[in-house]
Amino acid sequence: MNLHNADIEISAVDKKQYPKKGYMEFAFAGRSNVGKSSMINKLLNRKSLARVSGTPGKTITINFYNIDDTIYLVDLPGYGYAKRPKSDVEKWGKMMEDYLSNRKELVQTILLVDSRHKPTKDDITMADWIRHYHERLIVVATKTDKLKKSEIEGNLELIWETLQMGEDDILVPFNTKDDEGKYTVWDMIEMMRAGQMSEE
Ligand SMILES: Nc1nc2c(ncn2[C@@H]2O[C@H](COP(=O)(O)OP(=O)(O)OP(=O)(O)O)[C@@H](O)[C@H]2O)c(=O)[nH]1
Ligand SMILES: [Mg+2]
Repeated sequence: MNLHNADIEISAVDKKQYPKKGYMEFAFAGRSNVGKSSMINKLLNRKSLARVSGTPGKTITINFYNIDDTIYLVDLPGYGYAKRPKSDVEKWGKMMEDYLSNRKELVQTILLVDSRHKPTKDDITMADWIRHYHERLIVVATKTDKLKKSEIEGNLELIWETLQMGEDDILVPFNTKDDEGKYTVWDMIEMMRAGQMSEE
C-alpha cells in the first residue's frame, strides 16, 4: 500500500451514519492536538484531507476515510480539551462507547500519545479501554521530531511504563517530518488486515 485513493466518506455525529459497506476499520484515538488528523494525512501523503486544527476539539465527529474501497481509517474525536463544556464531554463519552463497544468492523483502535510528555490520566483510561476491547494495545508516540535524538528512547520507556504495556503490545515512534513511522504503521495495518498479527 503505497499510493492510495482516499476520501472522507462521512463525518458522523450519530451511529446511524456509520458506513455500511463492511470494510475493516482501524481507528485512531488520543488527546486533542496529539496529531491524529496529521497522522492520517501523513499516512496518505495528503496535505489536508483530514482537517488539522489550530483550535482543538471543536466538533465531536467520527470521521471515516475510505482507503481504496478496502478499509476505513477512522479519526476519533479527541479528549482532554480543557475548555470543553460538560455536555460535550458526555456526548464524547457516549459516542466513543457506542463506537468502540459495538462496531463489528473495528479491527483495532490505535492510541496516539505525545512523545514529549508522560501519558495523562485520560491516556491511561483510553489505554485501558482499548485493552478491554482488543487483544493488544498499540500506541503511536507522536511528534518525535520535537525531541532530541538522545531523548527518544527514555521517553518511549516512560510511555511504556506509564501505560503498563506488555509483551504483546506495540509502541511506534512517529512524526510527520520523516517517513519511518509511516511505513511501520502501514505495515501493522497491512498485517492486521491480513489477519497475520493475532497468533504470533
Ligand atoms: N512538529 C510536529 N508537529 C505535529 C506533528 N503532528 C501534528 N503536529 C501539529 O500538532 C497540531 C495538532 O495536530 P492535529 O493533527 O490537528 O491533532 P488532532 O489529534 O487531530 O487534534 P483534534 O482534531 O483536535 O483532536 C497541529 O498544529 C499539527 O501541525 C508532528 O509529527 N510533528
Ligand atoms: Mg483532528
